Amino acid sequence: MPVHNADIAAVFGEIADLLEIQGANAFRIRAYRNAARTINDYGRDLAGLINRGEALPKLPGIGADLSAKLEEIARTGHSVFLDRLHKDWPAAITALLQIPGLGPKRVKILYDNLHVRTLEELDAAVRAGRVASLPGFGPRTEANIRQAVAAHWSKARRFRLAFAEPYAQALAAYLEQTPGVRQVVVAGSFRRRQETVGDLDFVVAAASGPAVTKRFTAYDEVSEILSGGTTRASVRLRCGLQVDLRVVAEESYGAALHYFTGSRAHSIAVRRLAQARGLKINEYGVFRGKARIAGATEESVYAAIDLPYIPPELREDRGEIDAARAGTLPLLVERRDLCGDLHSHTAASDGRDSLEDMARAAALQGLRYLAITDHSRHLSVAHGLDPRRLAQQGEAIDAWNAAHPEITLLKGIEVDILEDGSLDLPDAALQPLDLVVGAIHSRFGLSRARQTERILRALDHPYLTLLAHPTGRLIGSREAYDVDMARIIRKARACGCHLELNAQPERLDLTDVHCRMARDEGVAVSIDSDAHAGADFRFLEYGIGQARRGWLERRHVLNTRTLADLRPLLRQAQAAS
Ligand code: DGT
Ligand code: CA
Ligand code: CA
Repeated sequence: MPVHNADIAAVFGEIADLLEIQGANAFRIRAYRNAARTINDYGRDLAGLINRGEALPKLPGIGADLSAKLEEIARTGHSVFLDRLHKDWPAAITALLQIPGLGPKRVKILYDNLHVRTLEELDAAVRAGRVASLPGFGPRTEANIRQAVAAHWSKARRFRLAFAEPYAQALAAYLEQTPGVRQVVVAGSFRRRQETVGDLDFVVAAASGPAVTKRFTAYDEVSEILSGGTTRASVRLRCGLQVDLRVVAEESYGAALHYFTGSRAHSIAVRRLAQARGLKINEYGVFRGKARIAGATEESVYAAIDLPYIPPELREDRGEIDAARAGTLPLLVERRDLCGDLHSHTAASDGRDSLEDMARAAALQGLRYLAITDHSRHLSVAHGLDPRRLAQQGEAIDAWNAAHPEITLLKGIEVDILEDGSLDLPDAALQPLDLVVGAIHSRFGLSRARQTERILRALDHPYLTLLAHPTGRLIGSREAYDVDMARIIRKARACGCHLELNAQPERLDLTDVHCRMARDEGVAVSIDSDAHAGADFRFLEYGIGQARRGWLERRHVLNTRTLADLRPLLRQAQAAS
């Protein structure tokens, strides 16, 4: 069975959790946590590499002991060490750590005193009022825990698109090998490239349903079969993702794909158009009376109601149907339109690769220019650059550019926007740079008025070129800071600044809605990887998905410009001030 990097990372993460509950040495715990992150972020499939007998690459922070464990998990899907920890600690206990307010110490106390091992047992214990009297707990804590458990259960779990992607691909490849299968597509929010997905919706065109559903429910990674039948089935994978499957005949494939791609709102609007023409659309086809008049392809479904094909990313009932009728659908930006990337890090701050390795990796991804934008000194945890180190990096960039016509490095900085809206480095340090990327990394909790003023002031700075991850949100873990995006976008236009769509899968910031606002206001968006390692340029694909959901065309995206066309735009801010 295939072992994904995320699976290996999950085992390491669980080991760290259990060690922490056990009260192990903090360094040891951190080593497992860091390894989990490194493995998760690593661009290539480690298990594949190991099983082909290739040498394990050198991964930062992963020494002999952790590499041996990594190889063991990659080969067997298991860790003997974790199994041994589970002898002392039941598997479900790590889930308790997800409850806000419950750290490892408290989990251990709950286990030692009340033998609480699962969320259900925790819920029962707080309901019975047995938690308040434990050392260090009290009635307030008990009430908080009770609320947190309820909140945890009510929050339907969603998965980041980039998390779901490898599972979707592996399962698609597996299903494609079924005899009689003609097409396998993952529909639903996944196909619409939504930033998170609730589940995966597979649509398969095949001669026979049962052969496919049988193979589907027999998939190695299935932990639970939720329902099974001859043309449909639902399973849960070990990683927690639910997968729905529909098998359809080839003549219905387009109609089924359209139906299961959604969104629901788009489908309803399409069906309304069909009704007005005396037609009926369902997942089996387009019908006039009993006669099927279309449905083998999605194009045929749209054509039946006189519409051109509408790309999945637009199918949210946000005006795409009117645009399609008027012939004004956007020609959406594509990955191959990107000529460069304006936000990346090297080992000089918190990146993992050298400047030269980042340049080579970017060139391999087809990029013709790459801005090196390490952090500035205020971000000391990231080893941010002061003016002296920044100037040194400039010399290294000149040396690279002199010898490498294939890709040009731009001199930049991701400079901290301080609480008062000033920038973390003096003008003299910023002036020689090709671009200045401003970002907020502190004081997320300012009031809406102060946070907005802070950013507006930064945009006024004559050297600021680009506002990085404008809302600061981290999907699933940190809310956007409270800002007036409409004002920020208008201000950016007035100052000749640009806005970033940060393509890190947990950021995707700007959101789709903000992208569309920027488009409407005439502010160019830069789709940047914010790469911290050479493998991270693959994130650009997720930025493209989000940009397409925001109706962006090539012309709305800053880094689709050639370097010659880009350079004057990077100086716009100075001219405007
Ligand atoms: P998710 O899974 O929450 O990220 O979002 P979706 O859009 O993938 O929703 P899901 O998985 O519930 O259903 C997949 C698609 O199937 C959905 O986008 C539209 C279609 N669909 C499912 N149930 C209905 C329904 O009751 N009516 C209509 N019109 N479409 C439906
Ligand atoms: Ca879905
Ligand atoms: Ca579904």
